Amino acid sequence: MKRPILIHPDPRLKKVCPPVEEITDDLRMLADDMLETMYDAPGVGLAAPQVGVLSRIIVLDCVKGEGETPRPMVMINPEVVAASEEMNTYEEGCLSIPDQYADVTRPAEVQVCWTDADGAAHREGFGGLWATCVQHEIDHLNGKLFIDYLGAMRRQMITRKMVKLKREKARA
Ligand code: K1U
Ligand code: ZN
Repeated sequence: MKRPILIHPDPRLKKVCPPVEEITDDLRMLADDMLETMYDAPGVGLAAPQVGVLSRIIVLDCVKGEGETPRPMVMINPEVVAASEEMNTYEEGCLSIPDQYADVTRPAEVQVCWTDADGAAHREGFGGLWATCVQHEIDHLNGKLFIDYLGAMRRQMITRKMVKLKREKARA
């Protein structure tokens, strides 16, 4: 089932989410819903607080090429355990901040530990868009948005646009 995506500003997008203590059928259903919501948007990632659930769960699939095999990933309690000194700048977007894009600089490669929906532990290295996306999604779990990397003026301008968009959507 597709779930509505919260639009910034929303206090739920600013919260630090607590870790998942137990993997239940409800949590697996949430992960399936998040993947469906992400593919429908369309996006390459989604974090649970973006659908109003304050729990440390993210989904991602950065396989973008036509005809390439999709790689839907569910990460529970994901953690960056190592990051490269080399940095990479990517023009990021966010499904909670529609139609706004800005350059964000982050480590080019990261090692991430997480638990999957079957309770198995994983550690894997990511580069390219995968590295950018997994860091963007983990930021969501810590109440941080990509606009928090920008200067105050640019951040305020984008926030004002989002307030206007939400007002217009509420009227429609
Ligand atoms: O967390 C989110 O809001 C999802 C976001 C993830 C992300 C994108 C780009 C850089 C870092 C993180 C998105 O998916 S925005 C949409 C998007 O970038 C996209 C959509 C369709 C195809 C390819 C990219
Ligand atoms: Zn986002």
